[in-house]
Amino acid sequence: MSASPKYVIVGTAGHIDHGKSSLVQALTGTHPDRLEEEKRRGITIDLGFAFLEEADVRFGFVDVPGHEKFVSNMLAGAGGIDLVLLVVAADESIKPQTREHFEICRLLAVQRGIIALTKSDLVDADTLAVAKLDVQEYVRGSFLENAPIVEVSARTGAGLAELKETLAREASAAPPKNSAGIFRLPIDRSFSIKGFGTVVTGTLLSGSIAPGQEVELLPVGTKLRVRGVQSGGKSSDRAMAGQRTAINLAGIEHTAVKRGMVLASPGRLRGTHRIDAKLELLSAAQPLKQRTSVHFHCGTFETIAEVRVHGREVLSSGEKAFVHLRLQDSCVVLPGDRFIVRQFSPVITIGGGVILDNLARRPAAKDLGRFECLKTLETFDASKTLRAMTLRALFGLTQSEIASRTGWTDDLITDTARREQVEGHVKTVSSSPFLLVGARNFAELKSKLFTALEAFHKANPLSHGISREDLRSRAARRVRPEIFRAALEEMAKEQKLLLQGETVKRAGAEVMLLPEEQRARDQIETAFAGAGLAVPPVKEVLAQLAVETKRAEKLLQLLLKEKKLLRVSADLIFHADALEEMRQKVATYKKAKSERISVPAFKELTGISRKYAIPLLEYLDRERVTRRAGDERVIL
Ligand SMILES: Nc1nc2c(ncn2[C@@H]2O[C@H](COP(=O)(O)OP(=O)(O)O)[C@@H](O)[C@H]2O)c(=O)[nH]1
Ligand SMILES: [Mg+2]
Repeated sequence: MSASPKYVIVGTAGHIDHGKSSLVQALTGTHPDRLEEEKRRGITIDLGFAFLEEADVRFGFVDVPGHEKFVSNMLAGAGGIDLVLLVVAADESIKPQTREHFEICRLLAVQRGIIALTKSDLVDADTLAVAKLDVQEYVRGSFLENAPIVEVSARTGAGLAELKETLAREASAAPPKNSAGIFRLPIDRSFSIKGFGTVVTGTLLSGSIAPGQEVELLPVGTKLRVRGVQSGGKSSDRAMAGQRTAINLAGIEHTAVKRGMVLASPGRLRGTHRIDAKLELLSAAQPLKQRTSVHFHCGTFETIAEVRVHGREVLSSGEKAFVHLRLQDSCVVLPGDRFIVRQFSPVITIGGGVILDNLARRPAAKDLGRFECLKTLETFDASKTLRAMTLRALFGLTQSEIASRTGWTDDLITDTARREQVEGHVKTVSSSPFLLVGARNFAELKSKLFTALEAFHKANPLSHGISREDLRSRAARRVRPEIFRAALEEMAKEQKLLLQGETVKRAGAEVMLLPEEQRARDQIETAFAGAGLAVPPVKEVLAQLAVETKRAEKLLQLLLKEKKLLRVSADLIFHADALEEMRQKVATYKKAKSERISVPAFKELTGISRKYAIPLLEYLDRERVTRRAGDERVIL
């Protein structure tokens, strides 16, 4: 049983005419120049592709143009490469685009590479040795310092076998891409094939894709079905991360798909216009002032961006800083993606870096947390990232928000959230829909609610509590309803407050009456208690009090809430004791006289007029003390 093959993308780099395309052809048998114009002029304008299988490694070659006019095409191909094949012609040695491509690979954090000293057939041994020294000197201290240097000739075939062996060796050391991640394919080409329709190609950055699956075209958001898949130049049941991949898409014209768009698992990723990143400015570049416009390249995408340097006025040559990039067009990227910036005019590469927050907020002077957050995001530690993200998300984070900010799978999201919850850093306020908040934010919300509740009780001593909606609009207006509810419930559990239906009351909150209010309250109670069932009109009672109408009404409400008084009909209020006495009388009547009672008998029993008798009997019906039966009542 052989192990599953390893997929490795090799990108060429180097000055024009140094023999990149010829070398790819010599290695793979495929000449990567595919455009009519390329063949006619003998130069590479756009990306070319070729494949090779060697020692259980499946190589995809991305051949890039060397001409300075086509560096942006080179950049579209350089994203996603595992190995760089830096091609230097022995007869010319290092030239401007050797340097520019090398810097681009360094800024894109390409980890490994091989240096091919080509056209060895054109020079004598001394010249070859000098060229080799030049190159060694040039890459000293860089990621290519210890890279193998292979002398080759595409013309004679000298050194090709050694180059293939070296490729296989370096490939085995390259870390594999993540096939278990979400499917993500930045598109570098879209065309139409007769009988098939639209085909798009790209380097599969993560995940895998099979015919029949649904994908989302971003940033437009169109859902499409995959009709067929090719990987490594052949039809395939499933393309895996790290492979050059062609996808036949149903339901879309090839002209509607552009280089720079992304195919991804549906519903996972979002386009963005604002990015926070760490940017390194090349030492050869001019210092970068605030709000400078640059060309921005990430994956196969390119646009114009305005740069804001965080925390300082200028970014000096050769330095790194956190920056905010406002993009002219929406792009689909994730933290960890590398990007390149080129000067607006004349167009030369001036720097590059790594994306930290792909859905960044607009810069604001008051935004003090941003710097700390970016420092954490820069660690690329999943737990710390989730913690930092929730702290900045005052309204909590949903599953899809986390996904679009990380590219994580659902499993990784839930595992990380669970771990962070155990550690007490985050809190899941609702599991479906999944909603996560920072523990500190949640604690702050609770204390804000408590303060608002206390303030309410202080300002409204006659009230029994505040409505949920009122409390929310005072202290949690922009908070998601699930978070607000969870905060109240947790506070209720902690016995900080009481929830009574829609009313929220601080635990232990007593209604505090002023002396004149206490007197007025007693006066109301006495008036009703003394009247028995022959109660006075409510208005009349309230009018006799020493407090103004509004407070008098609140005191009445208070007595009703305390159930000292009871409202029997719209304008009739009775004292609880009087009603209790009436119930007793009815009960005695049943025992002593009859199970049935007529209206006149009830009037006689209680000594009241018809005006009171009817509402009271209806009250007794409601209370299930009596039941109406024709003109009479059955006593239950
Ligand atoms: N003598 C010689 N010529 C070469 C070799 N490799 C490429 N060439 C020639 O150099 C020119 C440019 O090669 P090409 O592969 O298009 O260079 P690229 O621009 O780097 O892709 C072509 O005329 C090739 O035939 C080589 O190893 N020996
Ligand atoms: Mg070429």
